[in-house]
Amino acid sequence: MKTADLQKIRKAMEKELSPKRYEHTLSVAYTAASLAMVHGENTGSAILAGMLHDCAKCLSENKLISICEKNNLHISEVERENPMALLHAGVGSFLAHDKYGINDKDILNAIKYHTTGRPEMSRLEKILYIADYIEPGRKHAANLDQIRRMAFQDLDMTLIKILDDTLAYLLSTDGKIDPMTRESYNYYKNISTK
Ligand code: DGI
Ligand code: FE
Ligand code: FE
Repeated sequence: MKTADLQKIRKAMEKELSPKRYEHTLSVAYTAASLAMVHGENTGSAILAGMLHDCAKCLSENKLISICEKNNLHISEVERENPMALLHAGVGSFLAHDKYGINDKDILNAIKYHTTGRPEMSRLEKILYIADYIEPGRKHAANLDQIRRMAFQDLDMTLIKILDDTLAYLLSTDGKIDPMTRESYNYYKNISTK
């Protein structure tokens, strides 16, 4: 990774995102880097993934859908019903490649699955998923202190806890659950009890 690339991407994000979303983005990037240090992942990849993970978050729902349609990106039923919550991850991954020149498949997958997770996530995918949830600016999620401590010790246990809390939250708010969120939870819960 060239330093210039990261600087360009950071500037582009500052322009593209709302001030709040940009602050969140910086926090996710550095939280991901810290987790990468502890868990033996490449810190440059973690920062790039963090920096770009929400690059599509400030686009309108219509724009998210039109980018998918123009580029033959599949939209599931639950994604069409919740474009902002769910589609920004897939579209973000597409733009990370197409607009911001990222070719590393692991970084692109980390961005693609940062909202729902998926079974058999790579270490980088887990780190981004967790960093997004625990970054210092997050205030409202349940059990944050415990999850933040756990994140620096055991990625899989942390994933299970976050997925469990996310499912509970979605059930309590009547949010439509993406089958991938449930699949991720079931997969990690299952391997933890083996
Ligand atoms: O983009 P962020 O706000 O930083 O965080 P995110 O990409 O993890 O999640 C965006 C929202 O998506 C968050 O409020 C939780 C929600 N979410 C996660 N899994 C699902 C979901 N929403 C729905 N409807 N279904 C899911 O399965
Ligand atoms: Fe996101
Ligand atoms: Fe985020």
